[in-house]
Amino acid sequence: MRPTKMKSAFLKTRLLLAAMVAVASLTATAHAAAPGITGPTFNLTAQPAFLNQPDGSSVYSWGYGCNGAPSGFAPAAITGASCPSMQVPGPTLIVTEGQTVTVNLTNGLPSSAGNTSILFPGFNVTSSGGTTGLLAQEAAPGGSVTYTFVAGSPGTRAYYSGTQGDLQVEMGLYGAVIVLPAHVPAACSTGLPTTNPGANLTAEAHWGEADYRLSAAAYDHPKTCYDREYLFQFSEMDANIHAQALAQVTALSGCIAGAAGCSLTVPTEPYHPGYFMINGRSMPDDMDGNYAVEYPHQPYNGNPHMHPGEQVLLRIIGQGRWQHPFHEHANHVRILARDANLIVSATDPNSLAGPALFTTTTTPGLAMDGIFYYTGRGLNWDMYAHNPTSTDPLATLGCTPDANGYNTGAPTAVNYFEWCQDHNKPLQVAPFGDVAAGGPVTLPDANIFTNGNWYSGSPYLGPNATTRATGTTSDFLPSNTQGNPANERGFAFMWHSHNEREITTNNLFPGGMMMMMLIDSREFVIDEQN
Ligand SMILES: [Cu+2]
Repeated sequence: MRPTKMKSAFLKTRLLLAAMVAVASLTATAHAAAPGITGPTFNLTAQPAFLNQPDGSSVYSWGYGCNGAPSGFAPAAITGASCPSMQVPGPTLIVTEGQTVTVNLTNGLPSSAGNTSILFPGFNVTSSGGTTGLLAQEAAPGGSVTYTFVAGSPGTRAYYSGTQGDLQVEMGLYGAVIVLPAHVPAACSTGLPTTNPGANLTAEAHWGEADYRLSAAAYDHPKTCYDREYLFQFSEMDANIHAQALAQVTALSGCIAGAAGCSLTVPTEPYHPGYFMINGRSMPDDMDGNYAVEYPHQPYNGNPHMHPGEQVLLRIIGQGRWQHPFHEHANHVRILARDANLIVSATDPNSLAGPALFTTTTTPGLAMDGIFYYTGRGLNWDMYAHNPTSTDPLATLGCTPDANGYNTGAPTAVNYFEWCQDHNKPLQVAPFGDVAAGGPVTLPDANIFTNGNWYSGSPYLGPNATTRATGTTSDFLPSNTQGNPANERGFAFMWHSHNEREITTNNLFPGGMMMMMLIDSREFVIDEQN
């Protein structure tokens, strides 16, 4: 319970941004990655616990968790990972193509909740132990069941309860399986772009950034290389269902499983969800760190960051019973695969044929992999505020287009991956300070319109960008924006459900399925740890 949570939402957002733009050496920032546990044997349990919501409520839920310490955690660059005995979503199971995966599930739910199980759609599962259920072999209360399957092909898939799914999935019994490709194409191990192999890794190394990827490719295909990745699981909760489950479980506490009356009769219709979650959390909680102590049963966050030009793999799963039209602002998402089926051209297997989506609509049960990137191409102004007449060396950097038009020749440059066609094109007609005149618009004084936490005070990326835009010689910043010695300035884009009710928490805006994606200038170190 965190009763001051809503009140502190904006303060928290400010603190978060302050942390993000703080000295580059500070690492206590909140980013995402796709964290999980490694196998190939997983000992899981299904247990009850309470989930924190930003309105201060604690919602009784069921979730999968670790039955003892897992084999390991991934990605390796995240330290301080944990796997509690109950979490929502359940532990992300990370395996490699070709591995034989064993999942031992112990039912730690209250006896009145009855049997439980796991479905692994997309895999050929054999079961042992337990009792036979309608869709899967089930574990009785206190009992166990074992599932075995070969991770035959790469990709992102869902797993969830196969027992009384209308109640058990609603209560939180779901998670993700990520199968990494066994044959990472050579083109991917050196990174993108292909015109400049290895450049993104060179850039990361130059700025001291760690590699948080689980792999270098999503599939055994050279067009599925990526530089960064995030996993988003969408779900919703009707707290009334959870309250009724808790009341009945409490009333039936200690009853003998299978005895007359030792079962729940919780109606799951009519359905009126009030909590809309990404990775088990609602905004702004989803922008806190992975494994943050405030959320002992919601370890995974949703807070994507990226640099211009990076190929970002989005692993997206609809885990609830509603569709959620999730909009990734700033670009479309090129879909690679649905339910781990890579979408290739019917006539040319070397070409991918997935659609570019404006909203990645999360169909219940459906998993998608897609690639997102941002370069500023098409803005028609120089987002780095370059100025050939400047005396500031950061404002006079060159831009040499590669075959695709981007500045990729020098991966250590601050303007690595700049779209050169807009180089030296000022945004402002009558600029302040160091920005050359002649652009299409006249911006108000930064002091007038930059009150707010998600605007950096500058329309430009890079060191000294605000100083150059406002023309002050000191590191003066417009009021109520965040400053730091390294002058990191990012572009913030809202990523959110386009069903407006889903960006509320219990009918209060803002909340729900929303997060801020940040385009960070190259010299800003993106730390996806905690
Ligand atoms: Cu939108």
